[in-house]
Amino acid sequence: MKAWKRPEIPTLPGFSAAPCLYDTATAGLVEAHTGDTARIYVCGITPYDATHMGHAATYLAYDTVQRVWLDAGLDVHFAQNVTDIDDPLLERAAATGVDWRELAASQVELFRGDMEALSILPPEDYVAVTEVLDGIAEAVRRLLASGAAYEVPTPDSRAGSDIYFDNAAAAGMSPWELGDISHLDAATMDRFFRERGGDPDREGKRSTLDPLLWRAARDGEPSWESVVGAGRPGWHIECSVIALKELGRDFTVQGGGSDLIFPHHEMSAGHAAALSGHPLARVYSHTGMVAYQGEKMSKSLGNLVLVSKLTASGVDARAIRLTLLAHHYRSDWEWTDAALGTAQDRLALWTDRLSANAAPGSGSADGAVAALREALRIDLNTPAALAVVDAAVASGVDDPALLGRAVHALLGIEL
Ligand code: 5CA
Ligand code: ZN
Repeated sequence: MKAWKRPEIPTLPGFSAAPCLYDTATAGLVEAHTGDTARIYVCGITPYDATHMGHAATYLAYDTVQRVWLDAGLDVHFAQNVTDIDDPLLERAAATGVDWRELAASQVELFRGDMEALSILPPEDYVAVTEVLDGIAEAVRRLLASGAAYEVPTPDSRAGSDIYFDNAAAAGMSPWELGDISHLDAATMDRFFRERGGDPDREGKRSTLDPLLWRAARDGEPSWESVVGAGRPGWHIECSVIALKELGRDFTVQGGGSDLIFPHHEMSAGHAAALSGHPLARVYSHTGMVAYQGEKMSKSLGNLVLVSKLTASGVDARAIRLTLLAHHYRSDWEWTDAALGTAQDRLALWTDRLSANAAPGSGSADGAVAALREALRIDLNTPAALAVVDAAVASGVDDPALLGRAVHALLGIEL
């Protein structure tokens, strides 16, 4: 699929060092790069509603990682999926009387516009699930053949059986076992599996936490003919297959919100390990949840602050970016209008003091750029990065345009 327009990134004198990122699987900071190319997969949207500040914050975090890699002189290969076939999308389409394909296409188009407005770097590979159904079905066939998957009969289906991943069997044949990524206790796994699209009570499964790989065709649901019968994919396998196809195994960073740690990233890693015999990624990175009105901002709850609504009302997308950057990507936080106001004031001040023709002061712009780079290098400390720029702006620097270029290159804000 087409992604969106790539923002311009100015180059800076000198280099950052490669960043350290917090890895959920090892619960520590990891220096995350291999060779000359950093490879990153970030789970994409399920396109049944517009981009809210939670999505924006998550995609901005991985945009920032890429800006630091680029500043460190690395090439970046970025891939992202679009979950354009899944229960929530079909349910919303049915509830609103819109064809699911049209709903998905319209929301992906809105997302592209929002990402472009926010100057988020686009993926080189932007892949919809419906574009890779054959590849997914083939992966499911291989998992069945290897014994890492099994069939569960579907009395209500004429098309055959559903196919589930066998967590225990996969653990015996690959470098992954349940819990390797999330390290959750059994009760929490059970709760998250239930809350996040799993079906622990499905009759005929070998284990309650075995996830669905392929859902046999049902009346009234979209389905595709495939090597494992007519049906459609389960959720986690899409990201394993797209990531392996576009980035290869053992890539640098698998990213997404903390609501994806379990079961999604746990199971995607398990599927990929069973398919390739290798770990999926070096670093499993997760962003905190953005809340609004006391609850996690979510399409299903409807407590949304939408990027497109704010920009349509005249809010500068750079101020939205600065509002998000004022929070560390791993913390949970709540969106407020007051925080947006603070960001608007900051944007006005920085624009005044760091534009190409701003009057120079006595502080060292080189020093400020080095401090900005260092703040981002250690687990993307964007609040510290903003504080560096605030301090430089307050005291004045000898080369305001240089610091302005660094703000553009590293924080994505062209002043
Ligand atoms: N399509 C799947 C991933 S394969 C999915 O989770 N889609 S989504 O549209 O629900 O979310 C897209 C991304 O935004 C995910 O990385 C998710 O973790 C993140 N996200 C969703 N809500 C929030 C929130 N309130 N705060 C931060 N990130 C969020
Ligand atoms: Zn995903």
